[in-house]
Amino acid sequence: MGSVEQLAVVRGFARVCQEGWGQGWHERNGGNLTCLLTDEQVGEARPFFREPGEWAPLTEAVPRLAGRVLLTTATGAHLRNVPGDVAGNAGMVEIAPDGAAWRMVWGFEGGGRPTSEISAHASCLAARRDAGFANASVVYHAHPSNLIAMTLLRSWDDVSLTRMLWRSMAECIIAAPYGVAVAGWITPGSAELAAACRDAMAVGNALVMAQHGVFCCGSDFDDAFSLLHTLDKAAGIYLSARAANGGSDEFANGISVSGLRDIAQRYDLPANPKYLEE
Ligand code: 2HA
Ligand code: ZN
Repeated sequence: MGSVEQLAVVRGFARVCQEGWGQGWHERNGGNLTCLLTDEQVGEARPFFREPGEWAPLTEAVPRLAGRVLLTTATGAHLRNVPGDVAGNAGMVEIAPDGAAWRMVWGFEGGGRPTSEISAHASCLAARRDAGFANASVVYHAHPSNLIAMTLLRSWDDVSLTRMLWRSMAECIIAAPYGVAVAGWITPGSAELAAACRDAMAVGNALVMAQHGVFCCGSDFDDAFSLLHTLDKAAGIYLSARAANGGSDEFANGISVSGLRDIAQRYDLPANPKYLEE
């Protein structure tokens, strides 16, 4: 292995940044991405580690991730620039033995630091793993236009939003069987946002933040990216149908609740029954 950039996990990380940019989800320095590395991946990257930086606190401790290494985008980095210069726009941090802090061990060249959402990402991974999803490894935060537009139209809760997205196209319940949690307006980068992520990921793997964006958690890059992509596509269908319907979301046709139940049964989905009540 000649460089960290050649590692498959680092190439996969850069590809998500590139494709998210292509989707229009990362205006300026919007959005961020984190991957929890396996011991094997850390072993391959470790020869390239530098003298660790100072410990910096997380807003909430994540004992579940003690001693682990996260690959994460840099604060202020434009995600479209990650593929061309991973070390200048991303890096690796090690989590402290007590889970309460991080320090830089690779990348962040030119004086960079981890994403402002590092605490939220750590809380997402810890909560998902605490909930029994031992392979939860990727947190993807993006600013997809359709889902954000939906939050301008009305206030949603997890039931109303999940149901509307699931009913918009068949693939949505298959991609997002745990449904979608919803938070109102929360200041980006805040401790409150990290806490909202933790609460959402304890019960599902997607959180929509009003007028801001989405956090998705997955077992790998495809899992997290495709979840976000499917949710935003369903949101786009909802918006165009609503526009074509004179602004109303009283649609003449949509997948019925019994239709959703049939999909859940046929595909043996871990669909949350809360969203399948008549
Ligand atoms: O600009 O997306 O949530 C980075 C962000 C903060
Ligand atoms: Zn954001």
